[in-house]
Amino acid sequence: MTHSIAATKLREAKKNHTPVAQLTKEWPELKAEDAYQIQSALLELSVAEGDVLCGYKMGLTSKAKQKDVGVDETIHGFLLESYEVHKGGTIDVSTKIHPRVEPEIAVVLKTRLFGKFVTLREVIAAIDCVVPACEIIDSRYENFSFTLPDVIADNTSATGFMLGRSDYKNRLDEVPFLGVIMKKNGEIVETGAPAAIFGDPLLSVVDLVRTLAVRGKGLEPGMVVLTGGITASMTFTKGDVIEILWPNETLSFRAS
Ligand code: OOG
Ligand code: MG
Repeated sequence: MTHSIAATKLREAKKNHTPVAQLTKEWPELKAEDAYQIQSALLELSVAEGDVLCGYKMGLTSKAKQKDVGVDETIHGFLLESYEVHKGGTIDVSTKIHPRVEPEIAVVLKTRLFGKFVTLREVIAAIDCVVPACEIIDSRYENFSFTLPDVIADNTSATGFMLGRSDYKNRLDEVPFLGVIMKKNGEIVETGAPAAIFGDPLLSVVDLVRTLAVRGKGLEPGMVVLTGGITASMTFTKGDVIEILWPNETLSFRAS
């Protein structure tokens, strides 16, 4: 299987909302580096169809998430403009395979960030805003089950994200302590704090910039960075009402 055939397979799985077997079943020697090339081919296919790269996501940056999926290395994927969903909106589950939601902290940049040795100070200087967020993930693999190279190739299960409006840029010290409560149909399913992400989710941005720099890439002004799921993810199906409560706002949506 070539990179482009693998990318097309995953692209079709997403479009047809039909899961596929893990790539590593057919391609057992697939390594993370190859998987990132498949991910790049997937990005190229999306851009060729008119979508626009609007940022990146870090994944498996908390112990809870690593346990959730049984993979214990951090990964990154890309975000497209078409992935953004708005607060209080509706998510049509018939366009997904087996969606899940997870609470995250997002950072939006005002200036470019690039460098293998970028520092936390440089990241802080480049911030436009730091907001509560959530990510909608949807593995294109059967049973939401995968190995490290599989999930990298599948753009780290990315399919949607929602950004809040409370900006913590001038209160960065408080970010690790912001409690989050995730509810489904009024019941609490997960609780956590952003400290679960390396003690401070901004360190996830440092990690991302350093990793992208190795590939000659940087973060551009206006780009969104999702720093990684704070708790295990929560499944949802048609009819569910999801609420993610943060100290100053609630991110909510209904699954239709
Ligand atoms: C992989 C994506 C991980 C996160 O925030 O840790 C991720 C998955 O859980 O399917 O988005
Ligand atoms: Mg995530």
